[in-house]
Amino acid sequence: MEWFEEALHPSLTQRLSMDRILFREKTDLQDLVIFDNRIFGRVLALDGIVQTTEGDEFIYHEMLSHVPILAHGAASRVLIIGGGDGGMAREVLKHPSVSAVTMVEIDPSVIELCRTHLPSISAGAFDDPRLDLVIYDGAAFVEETNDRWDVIIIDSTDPLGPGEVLFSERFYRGCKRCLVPSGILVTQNGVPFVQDQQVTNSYRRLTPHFADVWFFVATVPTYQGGQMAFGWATDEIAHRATSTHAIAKRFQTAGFETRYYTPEVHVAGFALPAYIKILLA
Ligand code: AG3
Repeated sequence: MEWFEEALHPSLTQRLSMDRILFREKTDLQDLVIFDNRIFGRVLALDGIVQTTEGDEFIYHEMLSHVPILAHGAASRVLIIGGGDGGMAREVLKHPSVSAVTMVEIDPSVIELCRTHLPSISAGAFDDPRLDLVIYDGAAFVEETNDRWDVIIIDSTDPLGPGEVLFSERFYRGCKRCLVPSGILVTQNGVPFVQDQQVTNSYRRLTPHFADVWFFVATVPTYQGGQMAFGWATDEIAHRATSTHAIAKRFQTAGFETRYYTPEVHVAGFALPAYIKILLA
């Protein structure tokens, strides 16, 4: 039996059995493995870190899409940076209010390989006429585009390899430039119990650019180490304070079902445990 060993931290690894390996190769940019595991189903790992699994991807993708879109209340244009597996686009496109999604992915092989080996993750999103797929460096894109969006979702890897620039202050400034005034930026910010620097750094780099910077949390089994933190940045302070009742009405109007996201989980997600809150001090 072969094992996939993830070393998220020099003092912590997690092992997943590779019951069947479908693909293992270096793309031009990253080291990519796709394998089957009896607990999680099909797994995608990049540069030695699990990115998504058929079994638990819904938690991450639902939280990072529906929280900003429903908090915004009238999001029609959404920008996704990264997200090559297509799971984020799939969730965003469930919103009837969303008329246009731009997805900027740097590594075209991730898209191709996920479409072939993990089709249930994108579930048709790449064929949706509202999706505009751009193969480009996300950091350069936000500095160059003349378009503006209501919600920007950073569906990135951790700050290693090609994903590193997506955690820089310069990138956050670029994102701010591409948001409409009431827009919301959300980010993948790692598992703070193991990677507290990700939260500290992003908080420090986001606060110069936005009136409200905060995090919300969810627990994703394959992202070992407890709760994952998602960054939240907007100039519209009312968005984070939207009541459960108002969110529930918007969710009902949107008219689709979820497996993790609920209006209660949405609002509760902003309640940070003290060990995370202290990282923002
Ligand atoms: N990208 C986020 C992977 C985070 C892994 N980090 C960790 N385990 N601390 C997910 C991409 C899904 N579209």
